[in-house]
Amino acid sequence: MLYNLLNIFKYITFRMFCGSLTGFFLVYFLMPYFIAFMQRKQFGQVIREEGPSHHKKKSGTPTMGGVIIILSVILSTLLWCNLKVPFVWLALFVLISFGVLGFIDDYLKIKRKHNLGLKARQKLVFQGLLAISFVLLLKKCTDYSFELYFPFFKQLVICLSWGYLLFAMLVILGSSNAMNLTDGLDGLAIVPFGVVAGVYAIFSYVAGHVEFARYLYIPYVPGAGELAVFCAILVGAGMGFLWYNAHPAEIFMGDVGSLSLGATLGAIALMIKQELLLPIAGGIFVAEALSVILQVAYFKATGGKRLFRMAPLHHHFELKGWSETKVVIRFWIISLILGVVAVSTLKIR
Ligand code: 57M
Repeated sequence: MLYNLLNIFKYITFRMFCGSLTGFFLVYFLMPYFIAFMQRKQFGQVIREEGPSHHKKKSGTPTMGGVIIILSVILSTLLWCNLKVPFVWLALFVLISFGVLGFIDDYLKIKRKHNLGLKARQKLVFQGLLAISFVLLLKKCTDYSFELYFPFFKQLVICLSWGYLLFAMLVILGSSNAMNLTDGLDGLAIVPFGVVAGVYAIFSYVAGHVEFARYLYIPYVPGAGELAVFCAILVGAGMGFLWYNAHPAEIFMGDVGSLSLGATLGAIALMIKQELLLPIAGGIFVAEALSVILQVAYFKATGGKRLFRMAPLHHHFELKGWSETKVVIRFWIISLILGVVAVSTLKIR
């Protein structure tokens, strides 16, 4: 009887369920203490002068809520994941190392009482080094191939050889910075993050199951099931954060949250060989990042004309007169639709 009861802990689905609840409640209970601590220390966000005017009233909102998300994810992972699987440690490596980078950036902004932390170039160099270290560790610790698989195609596979290192760096840097750019309105980044983590929970589960993987033409990745538990924890902790980040936000996640959570999604996509699914599931992040690239390119090419009223994209809609909640909820709807499209690629191939 007791044996049967304990057996339930072996099931990935059961641990996904418990992990997400643990992640949620840890953030839910710890965050109020953190908010109070940040308020006592007067560690609040410094708001840029040139932004949409209603953002000025957000000045002083505590930031760096990502610290509690990361802490809760680490604790839940230690509780619910099989720690013998290298993927779990590799995911934690990315989460923590990008978290430290973001933390330094946030800390400098608060200390200098200025919206500028680390220089963009400094950040990119550190992010690049961390991404390369991750891929080299991944190659060393697991039976990792440098092949690229395509959604919608059953048998299309390209071997990128060592060029894969550059590609992997692009995936991690892209997802980390795109999530950072998206994180500019209450609740805007965390819901699409939860959707993408949910999509990857499903794909990791399938990729780690030899029969499902074969049946659905997904590359089989032994041990990927543990990443399904990890992704479920990310969803739970993300929703715990949304509890406090919902408009009007009591706390922002800070770079410590956005850089690390974004990079972690990229790392998971790489580990289960579903890299090209990321721009579909995370289409909102892509649109936000693209809007900045296009805006800057157009501005330079035309000697000062703008394509959008302001980039990233959410500011464009705010300046068109949409309320903050309208922009955010509409972006959530699109992100949910994209999540469904991403899951449907399981069968459409
Ligand atoms: C960080 N940070 C938020 C918070 C959050 C190249 C250029 C496009 C870069 C870009 C930029 O700096 N992006 C990165 C964006 C900031 O939020 C903090 O930062 C963390 C995330 N990294 O967790 O700690 C502000 O966003 C608002 N916010 C909320 N609710 C949330 O839950 O309301 C954040 C979280 C907060 C708060 O007001 O202070 C940010 O937006 O600064 N730069 C820009 O985004 C700027 N765009 C710009 O300059 N566009 C130009 C060119 C260069 C493309 C143009 O269109 O011509 C805008 N940023 C802001 N105002 N704030 C400019 C206007």
